[in-house]
Amino acid sequence: MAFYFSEPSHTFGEYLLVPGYSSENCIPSNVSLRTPLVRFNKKGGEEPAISMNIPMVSAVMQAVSDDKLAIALAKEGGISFIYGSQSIEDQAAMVARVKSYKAGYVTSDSNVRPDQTLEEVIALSEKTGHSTCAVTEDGSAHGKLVGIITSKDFRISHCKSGAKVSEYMTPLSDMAVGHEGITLSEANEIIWDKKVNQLPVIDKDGKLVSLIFRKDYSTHETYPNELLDSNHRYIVGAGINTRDYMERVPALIEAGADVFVLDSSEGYSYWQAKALKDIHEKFGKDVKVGAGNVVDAEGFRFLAEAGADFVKIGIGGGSICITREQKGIGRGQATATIEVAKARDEYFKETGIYVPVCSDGGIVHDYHVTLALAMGADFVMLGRYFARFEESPSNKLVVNGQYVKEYWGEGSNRARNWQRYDLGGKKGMAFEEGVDSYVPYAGHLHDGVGMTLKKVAHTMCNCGALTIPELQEKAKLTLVSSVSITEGGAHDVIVKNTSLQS
Ligand code: RVP
Repeated sequence: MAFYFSEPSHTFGEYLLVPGYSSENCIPSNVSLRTPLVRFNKKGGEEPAISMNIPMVSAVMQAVSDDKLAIALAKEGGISFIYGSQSIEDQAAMVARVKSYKAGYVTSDSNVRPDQTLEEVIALSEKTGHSTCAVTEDGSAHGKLVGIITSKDFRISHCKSGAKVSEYMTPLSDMAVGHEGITLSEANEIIWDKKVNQLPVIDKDGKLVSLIFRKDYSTHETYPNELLDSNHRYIVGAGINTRDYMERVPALIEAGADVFVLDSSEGYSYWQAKALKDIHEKFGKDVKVGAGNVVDAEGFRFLAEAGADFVKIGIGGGSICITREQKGIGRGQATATIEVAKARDEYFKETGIYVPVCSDGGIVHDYHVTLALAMGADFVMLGRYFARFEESPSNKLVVNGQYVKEYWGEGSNRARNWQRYDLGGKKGMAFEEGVDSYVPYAGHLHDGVGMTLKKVAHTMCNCGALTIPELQEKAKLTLVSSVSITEGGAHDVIVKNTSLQS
């Protein structure tokens, strides 16, 4: 006989948090949103190999996660999973662009040899727009550094024609330099101590690696949560599928991807377990792979035992998703999150291993992020939310006098990501499980994420929690009736400024 879940399944809009006691310490500036991304031996006191500074990742979607959005999100402390519904080469190139982007560390594009003339320095500066030139033995960006010359080092009208760079440059012996591996804050200390405007970074052979400019450090300070790897590069993830992972994964590792996720609408399958096993056997356990999506304890247990580094929750709750209508599978996102998080805790009690869980899809309001965390999610994945920002890959248009961005599902005819809905066997049997749509344009990601997280931190304080684990422990959640949902918005008044409603 079929199994019936005894309760109806619910979604985020049906819940509210009931405040707990806030102590004097419980203020938003004391809140930490740091959260684990991948499995770790929590009982044994191990630290996760990757954690995030904010509990947000961007969806594995063409309309959401390219290199530009990945950089913007890593600056805020989260991770993008670059979409896999493109060729291996194109996806690897996107990952490589994120990894080679170094905020604050600039590859010098104005370089001269010591035997070049000041006229050549001026011509180069006019071309690049930079007044600082690195002087290297062979005039290349990574040649052996011998000095630095800036427009302030000479007055061309007072120099004889053909005067050489070597006569006017600041030689290496008189310069402050940083050594490869230096952090931006260490570099900043030197820049201020030595009263210089830039600091060349050299490797052990004296070759130029990069330049750090005084002005760039202040930009870096705008992003105190930025998520960096041990080489100060932004952390980035990539979506993979259960068909071509043996070719895709090594190419993405080579490009520098830090973490993978098996991108599938339904993850409780032989194919996901096989992919996890094959990847870990062939490329090692250090290669981190999340899996999903599942919506119950059984699905979680299956993927955790198969070696998933994190497990993604959600079927049919995505804003552009019509899976429930098309196939009749799925579960309310709140109920699924609560049950899977409980299964994660049970698995931890039994094994000592903590497998983070991600609530994926269906986040409509900022407070839904807090609800998902309170229900036990370690982090959330968002598609619609990020698609609205300037940095997302999709087109910005004007529709009915309003700025919008395009947003389409991976299961739509537009994306044609049929591998996401693949159950193995013969290909080409797909039907649409997603739609093509517009979402209101929402400006820059930095401002949007900043506002969302401000609200999350405030609500956490209302619940008496300064960390995500504390929120999960202390949160008191209540189901609300449809009548009290109406009560939650402005009601029985004529609202003057509609922007107040957002
Ligand atoms: P949302 O944030 O509500 O826009 O949901 C995004 C999620 O929806 C994705 O992370 C993915 O799990 C799911 N998705 C993506 N494409 C489709 C589809 O075409 N059905 N669904």
